[in-house]
Amino acid sequence: MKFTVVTILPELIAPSLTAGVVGRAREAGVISVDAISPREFTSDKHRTVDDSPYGGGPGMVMKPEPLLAAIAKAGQGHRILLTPGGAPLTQARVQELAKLPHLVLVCGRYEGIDERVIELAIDEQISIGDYVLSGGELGALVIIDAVARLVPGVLGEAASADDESFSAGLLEYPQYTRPPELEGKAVPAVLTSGNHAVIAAWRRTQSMQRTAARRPDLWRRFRATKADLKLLPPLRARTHVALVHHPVVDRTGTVITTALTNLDIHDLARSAMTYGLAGYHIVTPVTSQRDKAEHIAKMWMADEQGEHRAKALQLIRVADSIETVIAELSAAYGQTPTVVATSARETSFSSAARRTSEALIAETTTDPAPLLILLGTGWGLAEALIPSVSRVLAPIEGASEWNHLSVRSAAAVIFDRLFGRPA
Ligand code: 9D3
Repeated sequence: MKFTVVTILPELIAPSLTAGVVGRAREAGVISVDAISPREFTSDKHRTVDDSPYGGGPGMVMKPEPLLAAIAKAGQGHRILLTPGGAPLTQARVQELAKLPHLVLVCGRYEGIDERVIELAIDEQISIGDYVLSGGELGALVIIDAVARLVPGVLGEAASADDESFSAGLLEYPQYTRPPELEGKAVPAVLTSGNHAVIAAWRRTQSMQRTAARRPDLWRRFRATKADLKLLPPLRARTHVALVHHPVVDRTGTVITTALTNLDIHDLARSAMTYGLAGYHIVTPVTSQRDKAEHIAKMWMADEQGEHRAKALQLIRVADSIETVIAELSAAYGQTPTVVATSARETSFSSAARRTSEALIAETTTDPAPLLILLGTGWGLAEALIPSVSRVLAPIEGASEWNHLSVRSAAAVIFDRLFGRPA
């Protein structure tokens, strides 16, 4: 594998490539790294490589002619421009790049390079992340390091491909070595047990917990195996939703009890089922309304035509109050639920901790307590009467000033944010 770095600061490249894995691979001749400076291709006495931007503005732009000449000198190869405006580097892209015989890594300095150089002589543009560097050289070194370790013969004893694909998409589990106790901190006993199955299960659980807590983006995409689900039961399987008809408020803020809505019973059950929730509780203190809810659910369940719908309606439970639901969940799980309010208003439930859906996932995935999400009817939950609420979800923000989602629509959006997988 051959790397050619095009840079006006070649002295930044060479020293970083002498030590470690990459240094040994170079010594062994498995990879080669050369640097070419556009300055070698200037003809004026100041060896000028920059110029002011057409149209004005701050800073300087790299002159096209010396840069084009340096890229041409690099020879045939896949030409990558390192630039903050490029596609973010991923391990998937690194794996593809490792299959190529020659990478030409073009480093910008100043504000950037003349756009025509990109059109004429660049195959791909890559960024190494959302922060500002002073040039592309560190990006080039990052690509060399990440690609080189995948070149056969560079790593002595590479982690097996199987192992890597199994842990793909998860963060690393914690590692320990001697001594067994360090400044009062012991190595987890499981690691010294000698039981390899238990150790593997512990490491897998640690990886999943860390990923859920630290990297919601990775966790959302992660597909747990059946064995994983046993190690870390999914949040959705202990999440319940309650449709609250009392205590809620009317448009004037007066505490009221709303009437059941046929459509809500039905549609929320379908959403709860689709996202794998453990229960859907219809809360009303009115006995006849609870009877009616139970009747509707039973009727639908008995309906042979609607076999799928019937399954969803099995999630339905009726309760006379939020406190009753909390007591039921406490009994069923052996732990009091974390009660999460929802509201369209930013200022509601100000004594509860406000959470984005990502933050709520991060803090509850590793907590075995059940989760109870409260959905208000009418003009929303009567907050003063629901002291059990400890978290409040950030309101759903639409794109307009007008913000009046139906409870059914809001629930679907919330479920998708908490439990949905990206396309
Ligand atoms: C005023 C706009 N700036 C873009 C965010 C100008 C600018 C800043 C920094 C132009 C070039 C640079 C130099 N950075 C790189 O060449 C670079 C880079 C980076 O800054 N962040 C992440 N990856 C990369 S790869 C190359």
